[in-house]
This record gives sequence, structure tokens and C-alpha cells, in this order.
Amino acid sequence: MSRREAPLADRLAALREAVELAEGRLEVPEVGQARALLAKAGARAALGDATVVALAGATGSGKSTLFNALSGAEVSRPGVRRPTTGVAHATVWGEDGADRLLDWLEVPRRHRHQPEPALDGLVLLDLPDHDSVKLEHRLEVDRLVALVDVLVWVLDPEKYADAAVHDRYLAPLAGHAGVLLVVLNQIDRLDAVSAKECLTDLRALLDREGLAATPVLAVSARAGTGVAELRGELAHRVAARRAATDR
Ligand SMILES: Nc1nc2c(ncn2[C@@H]2O[C@H](COP(=O)(O)OP(=O)(O)O)[C@@H](O)[C@H]2O)c(=O)[nH]1
Ligand SMILES: [Mg+2]
Repeated sequence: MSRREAPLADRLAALREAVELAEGRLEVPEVGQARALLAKAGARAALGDATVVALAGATGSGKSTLFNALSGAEVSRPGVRRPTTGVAHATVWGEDGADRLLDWLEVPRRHRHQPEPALDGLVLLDLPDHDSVKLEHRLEVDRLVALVDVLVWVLDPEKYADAAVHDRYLAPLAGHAGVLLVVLNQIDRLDAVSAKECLTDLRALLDREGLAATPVLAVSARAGTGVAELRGELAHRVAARRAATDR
């Protein structure tokens, strides 16, 4: 097993040891940063084995439509107010500890999904737009991106190659295949040939960024295409995290 794939608990133990050794000997900011990371990981571990998945993307990419498609009728029912744009919105599958976890994440708006065993333990967040004109919305995106377990980056056929997204959010996750899924949404807006070209181009772009192991899913949040496949990917991530924390 490569060092990168070592279980999180082992890597945290190694980091704790390094911080203890550095204490009083090394006066560099990295020691303080490592101490903060250990505190964060410890607090999160005490909140159970839920898998926090965030839908991130640009304004109009379809995050909220996809959030509703995954969350089911009770959220998207007409008359239920759409998520406000500056604050993340959560749907929770299963009960255990999610409220304490969402308090810790500072996500106030919550829905509970009906029981669905494959996704039990999933906490899904609809994030603000990463490209919002409002600074506080962008800061909220970055705060939550740093805390979640899995990022589902929602791209659309126009802006899928946006360097701001790839350089800032996707490329830094190279080598961490388990924490990222890429969705090419609005696939219904392309004919079959253009859809294939767009997917091939996006795949090549991600491969060049070191993200060859990251799945790309073609989705239409509006028509429901690919949503079942996305649920399947999320079920895998939930099961993997449960297995890792059950050790
Ligand atoms: N054709 C099409 N339109 C979509 C799709 N997903 C979202 N939209 C539309 O795109 C617009 C923006 O969607 P929204 O979910 O609010 O995007 P957000 O800003 O990322 O939350 C809305 O008018 C949606 O109806 C899709 O898969 N196909
Ligand atoms: Mg939205």
C-alpha cells in the first residue's frame, strides 16, 4: 500500500507523532497548521461516520436542481422555498448524529430524506456558487470545501474547462481519487456527438491534471439522466467511509 493510500487514522497518528517531536524544537508555521488539522480531525471523528458530500460548481451549473433530484420529492415539492444562495443546505439520510455534525459544519438549513439503506449516513450539501459576486458566498464555499469528505463538482457544457475551477479546486485533489467526483450536467442540451466530444475533452483535461482515477458522470439533473449512476457512486463512498471508520 502506498503512503498516499494509508488509512486516515494511521496518517493522523504519524502526524501527531511528528508534531510531538517538533514541539519546542521547530519554530515553523507548519507545526501550528498540523496541530490545527489534528484538532479538526479529532473533532470530526467524534461526530461519527457520516459521509459529507458537497455539490459545488458555478452559478447556473445545476447544483440545486441536482440536489433536489437526489433529495427527492419532499425538498423539491412546489411551495418549499429554494435554498438561499449564500448558505449551504443539507439533506440527511439516516439519523445518527447528523444534527451535531451539521452544527459543527455550521449548516443551518436541513431536510431529512426518507430511509434508503444504500445511502444511510449520507449528508448532502448544496453549496453556494463558487463564482458568486458576493465575497461571503465564495468564502463559505471554501470553508465547507475544506471540511467535507467528498466533493461532487458540477460542470456544465459551456464552462466545463474553466481554468479557475480546475486550477483552484480540482487539480489540487490529484492523487486523492476518493474525495472527488466530476459531473458534466445539462448533458440533455447536447446532441449525442457533441456530448461524446465534450466528455472526451473533459476526461483528457482531468487526466492531464493527475485526476485519471476521478469518475466523470454525464448527467441531466433536469431529465434525471445519470442520477441513478451518481447515487451509486455516492453509495460506494458512504460504504467506503463506514468501512474505514469501523476499523
Ligand atoms: N437543460 C437543463 N437545464 C438544467 C439542468 N440542470 C439545471 N438546469 C437549469 O439551469 C438553471 C440553473 O439551475 P440551478 O440548479 O439553479 O443551478 P445552480 O446555480 O448551480 O444551483 C435552472 O433554470 C435549471 O432548471 C439540466 O440538467 N438540463
Ligand atoms: Mg443553487
